[in-house]
Amino acid sequence: MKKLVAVTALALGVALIAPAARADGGHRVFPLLAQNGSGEIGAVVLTPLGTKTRVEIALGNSPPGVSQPAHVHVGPCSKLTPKPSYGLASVLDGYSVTTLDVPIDTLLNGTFSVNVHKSATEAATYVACGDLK
Ligand SMILES: [Cu+2]
Repeated sequence: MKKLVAVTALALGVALIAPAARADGGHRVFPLLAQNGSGEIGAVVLTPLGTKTRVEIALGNSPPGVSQPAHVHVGPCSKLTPKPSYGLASVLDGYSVTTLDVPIDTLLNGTFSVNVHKSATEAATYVACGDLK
């Protein structure tokens, strides 16, 4: 039941993802803010899985059917290092989930940020970013 609730919350979108995460414990939730007039806003949820970390992105107003590259970069968002530190599954229809072989503490104790790019062909345009702080 708990899992069903969480999945339903994710399907419903950004507004419900944070309460679902809080109910489960151990998650960290960070806002994703729109960049370059995209209007795309959402959240990143980090979940510790032993020495790994699940990284979920829920993004509102993302264009349907468009694969949007996403990465963990050395941040902050205001001064992003262009070369990605970790690749994430591309956001599709506003959602992405990736398990990184990195402990959550490494992600939380650096100056990392998660960003989303407009599309594979327009990767130079950033549409959303969130500092992992
Ligand atoms: Cu990137």
